[in-house]
Amino acid sequence: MTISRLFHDYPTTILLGKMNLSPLSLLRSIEKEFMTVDFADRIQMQNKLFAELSNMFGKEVPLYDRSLAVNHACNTTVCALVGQLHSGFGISEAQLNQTSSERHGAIRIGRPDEYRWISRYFGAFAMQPHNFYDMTSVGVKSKPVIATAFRSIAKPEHRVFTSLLMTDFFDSDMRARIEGLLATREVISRNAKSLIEKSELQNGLDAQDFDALIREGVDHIFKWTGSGRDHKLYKDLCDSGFKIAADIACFNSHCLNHLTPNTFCMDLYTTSMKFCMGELDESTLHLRATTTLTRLSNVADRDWLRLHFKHLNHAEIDSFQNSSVSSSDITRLVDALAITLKQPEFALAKLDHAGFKDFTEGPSQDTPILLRQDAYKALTEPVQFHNPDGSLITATHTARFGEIEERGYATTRMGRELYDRCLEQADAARDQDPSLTKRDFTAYEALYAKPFAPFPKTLPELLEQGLVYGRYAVTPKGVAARGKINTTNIHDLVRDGFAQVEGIRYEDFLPVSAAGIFASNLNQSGTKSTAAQKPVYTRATLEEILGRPIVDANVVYSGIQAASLLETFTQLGVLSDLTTEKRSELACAQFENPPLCPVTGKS
Ligand code: OOG
Ligand code: NI
Repeated sequence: MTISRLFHDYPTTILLGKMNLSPLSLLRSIEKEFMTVDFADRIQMQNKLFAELSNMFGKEVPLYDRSLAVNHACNTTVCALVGQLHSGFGISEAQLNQTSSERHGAIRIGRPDEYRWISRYFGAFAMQPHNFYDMTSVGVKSKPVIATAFRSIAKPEHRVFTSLLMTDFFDSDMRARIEGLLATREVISRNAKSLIEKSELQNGLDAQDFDALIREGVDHIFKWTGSGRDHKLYKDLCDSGFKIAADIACFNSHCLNHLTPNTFCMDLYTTSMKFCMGELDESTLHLRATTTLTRLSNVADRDWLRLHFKHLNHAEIDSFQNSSVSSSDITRLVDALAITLKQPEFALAKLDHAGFKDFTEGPSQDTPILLRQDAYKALTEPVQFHNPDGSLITATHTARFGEIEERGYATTRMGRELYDRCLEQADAARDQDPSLTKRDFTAYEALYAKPFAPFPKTLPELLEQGLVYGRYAVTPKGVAARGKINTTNIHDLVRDGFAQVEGIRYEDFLPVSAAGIFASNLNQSGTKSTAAQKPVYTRATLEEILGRPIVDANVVYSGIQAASLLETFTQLGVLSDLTTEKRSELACAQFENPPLCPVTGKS
């Protein structure tokens, strides 16, 4: 593939000139995450960082800790159902915990130099910037931040949505006040910086250095301090509709705003949380949980298992025997869940909270693509503000909330365009009657699902219509038939059992969902720029700040698909039956063998 394709059609000459990197060293920097010789494994260290962050957040926020318990109870219920649907399916407690654990975090940063250091911090853990999110241009929910998400290219276990406050969004007076205050803080210590530099120089760190770097993150960089600065500025920003800017500028760390675990079934989790928080009564819990598990029993096929349980391989999943689940089986599961949720440890209503979000962001519940997200709303927490004149003010701050996510299939460009169109209609329908979700949830679900009707609901249909990406492989039957196969239609090859496929999971974020989450948690919709002229931000703006290119996740997804297709066609002995054009298109798109294509400005 070409470098410029990977980095979003960024003209290579400019890219290389600007980044001052030869093509080879750029590729090496991409490959760094796979190199572990003599050093601790970066992905293992990333897992450790997230486990430590989870620990920290659980101690800081009791409601978060309890929400993890609710998620565990729901995921256990889902696994019990799946175990009945697929005999042979099993999951150990450790695997369940691993699969239910944190998938992403979010931090908000004030200064460009801080942003670059954070990018280098995550780089040590094999997390590269993926995609550009311009939150200043999402309609009425616009906020003065731009963002990228750091994650591994090849093993995306965890990710951090990382926003940067754009001070030129504000009028010159406010801008000077924000920049003046931000200039006086030091979030990343000398020790953290030298560990980051060491990691880059050596191309890795040993376990002891990694531990020290993790401690810097957990004890300083991402820690909530409960300590703010300049209460006057804080108030002025909040009052003028810029709570997000107050949250960033008036504190002295990049505290973790939220840490988001993975649910196998969003609707079961939200229903359970609302019950535990006192928003739904027990009979509604029973009703909704029964509907949800009944739906799940109809869609939790092998493709669904492959999407959600990465610890199982294709053959293992194929070996499960299908069986059916009766309505009384579902009633038993719901009863057991309700008994669990009534235990004192789940009495979340007793903890301080601001309620649960009214609706889930993302596609309708029956459309298994991209990402669904929901959250309990931001908590009001005590803060001591240190003022420039030395005085102290005790006040509160509302920013940290508790999100949950469920991931679906990564969409192609065509799939994403269709999603954006459906979403626009669904959002508009919801906005016409905002209280419907509380008044009549069933009617709300139907209203929201209707605009998503053009989306197929099963993986084979989604793949055949070119709406999502798949990872293909040859089967033993395909190998045996080599020489006798007379088609290169991949869907036919899968149908005939010569090839197999799994849908590629979406590993990134959705700007409109993110905007909805920001808005709902800040209890503030968007705010217009107060600058003389609203600045325009592009991917290049953030790349300049990062000092390095941002990976275009779409190119990675399509590259994984292309590489798997090439390998499958080769193994089946039909590669030469493809047109030259198709072959070179796949060769250029594939990600796993970059040197195949010459480095040119054009892809
Ligand atoms: C980030 C909001 C975006 C998501 O899941 O879409 C986000 C923030 O609140 O700082 O985390
Ligand atoms: Ni989030």
